[in-house]
Amino acid sequence: MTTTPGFRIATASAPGAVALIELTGAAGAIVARLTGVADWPAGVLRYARLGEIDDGVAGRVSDDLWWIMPHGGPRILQRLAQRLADEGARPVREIDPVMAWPEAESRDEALALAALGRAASPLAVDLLLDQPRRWAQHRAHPVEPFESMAQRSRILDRLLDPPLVVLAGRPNVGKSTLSNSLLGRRASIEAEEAGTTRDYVVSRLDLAGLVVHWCDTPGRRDAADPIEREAIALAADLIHRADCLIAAAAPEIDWPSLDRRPDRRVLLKADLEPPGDPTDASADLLRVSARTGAGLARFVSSIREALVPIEALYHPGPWLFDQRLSLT
Ligand SMILES: Nc1nc2c(ncn2[C@@H]2O[C@H](COP(=O)(O)OP(=O)(O)OP(=O)(O)O)[C@@H](O)[C@H]2O)c(=O)[nH]1
Ligand SMILES: [Mg+2]
Repeated sequence: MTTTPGFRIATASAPGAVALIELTGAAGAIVARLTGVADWPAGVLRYARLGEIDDGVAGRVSDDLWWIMPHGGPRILQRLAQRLADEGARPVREIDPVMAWPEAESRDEALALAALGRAASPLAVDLLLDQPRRWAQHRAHPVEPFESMAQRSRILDRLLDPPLVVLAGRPNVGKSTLSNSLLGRRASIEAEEAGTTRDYVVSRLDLAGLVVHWCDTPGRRDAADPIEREAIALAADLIHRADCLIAAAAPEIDWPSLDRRPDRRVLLKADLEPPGDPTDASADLLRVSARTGAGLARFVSSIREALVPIEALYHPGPWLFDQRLSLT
């Protein structure tokens, strides 16, 4: 198949040691001019001069796909992209997965491999690799109604794009201490002084295989300080948008008043609570001490369950992880 050449910088848009540029379509003449080498049989990778810009590795992966691997500096990539455009290749957002993954045995597998490349969560890996088999089975004998598959898929999509988890509570309940102990580093300042966190802090966090955007918010109170008031207002917007809202309290510090019902409730500083005197016996209340680590593992799996329940993870049906999958 010969099509207009297209190219895409496939590596992240941050400096790196080596970058990858994918080039597709009728790009043979462009690669020949860039490298000064005319003959590129499929399957060959060579150390090559990349114009007057850099040197690196170039190769033809399949009839329709070339790889150019220069050093990963932003300026080199910018100049190579300009050169490819001057040569008549157009920048594309994505290369058809069937071309980009020539080793895939089916279109489903190519789509699954492409999704694997952008999936945020480790829990997505085995599920995506099993999708070609599940889709083949589903097309041969559809058992699940479309609506139920689509609904489950929207939940599983959280394994591709991290959902937003927001932790909200009154000042001093221990939100930042919990956040830092989950992250394993000090992303927020924790201190005895109420109102320590003045702005919200978002970090990427792996919760038992599910990667989320974790948001530690400033304690909710009537603040006099205009910056803190502004930060509390911004946090209110995050609370509204959260895929999972966690309300936090602590012994002698009450629950926050929130504009929506929280998905989970956690009693922090559980080590301060007198044993045998539970302040709230309801089953959905989690108790955690960030200081001793008690209850942390249960808390993590409970949040994971709120976002991607076990029934969705272990359901044997297919996942509509890409709109280009053919349903029939
Ligand atoms: N005993 C005990 N103290 C804790 C625990 N977690 C936090 N603390 C203490 O509680 C105080 C407040 O903790 P922070 O994490 O700053 O509380 P916060 O909810 O983020 O407070 P603001 O940012 O002011 O809203 C600090 O002195 C912490 O050391 C815990 O699990 N047990
Ligand atoms: Mg804080």
